[in-house]
Amino acid sequence: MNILLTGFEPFGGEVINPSWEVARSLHGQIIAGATVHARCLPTSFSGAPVALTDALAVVRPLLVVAMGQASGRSEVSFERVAVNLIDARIADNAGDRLQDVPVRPGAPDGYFTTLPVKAMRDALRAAGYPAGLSLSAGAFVCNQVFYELQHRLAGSTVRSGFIHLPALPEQAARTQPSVPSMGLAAQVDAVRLALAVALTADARQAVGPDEGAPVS
Ligand code: PCA
Repeated sequence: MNILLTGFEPFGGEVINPSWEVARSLHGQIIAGATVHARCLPTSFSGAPVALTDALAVVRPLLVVAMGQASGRSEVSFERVAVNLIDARIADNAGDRLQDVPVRPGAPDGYFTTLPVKAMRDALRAAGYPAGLSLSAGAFVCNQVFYELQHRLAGSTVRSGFIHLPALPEQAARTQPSVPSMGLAAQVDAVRLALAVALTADARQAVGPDEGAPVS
């Protein structure tokens, strides 16, 4: 039983990305009987889907959680909807700045997460971590990967979704004005707990009737 846990390489002039730091910290750990396989995705529109395809084929996971950095957010945020839109504000790490194009031409407008996001959020809050739900992963590479993930796994029994993480304290110290941050150890503990809940939560109780279906 395998969990695929992805993070991204640093982007936008940063030298570190909390999502990869958290993923690699959990690599090899066994959570609720499943082994975590961490993968680092390139922060580029051309590279990320290729790396995701490769990781899915090699790991053959029963749970996939993709993660990215969302500077400015103070909570671990569980994304609910992946949208079929790319509209980049900055260039990706390959220098591409795609705007107003679909992730997949002709595919559904969006997909809901298939993770039990409310149960995950509630478990984190009960353990004292800041956590919330989010209705948009943006329109950059994180949303592209979230959309690709949900599209590929639509109709399967594999639960999948996306978590955005706050900046690390060392990143916040370099921004003006300072963005909210969360320490690496706390981020790692929070994601470990979220993965355990994702594997064990009762699907009927935790996932709404429309979760996983295409957005029409
Ligand atoms: N965050 C960006 C892309 C990579 C990352 O960690 C995003 O939110 O799209």
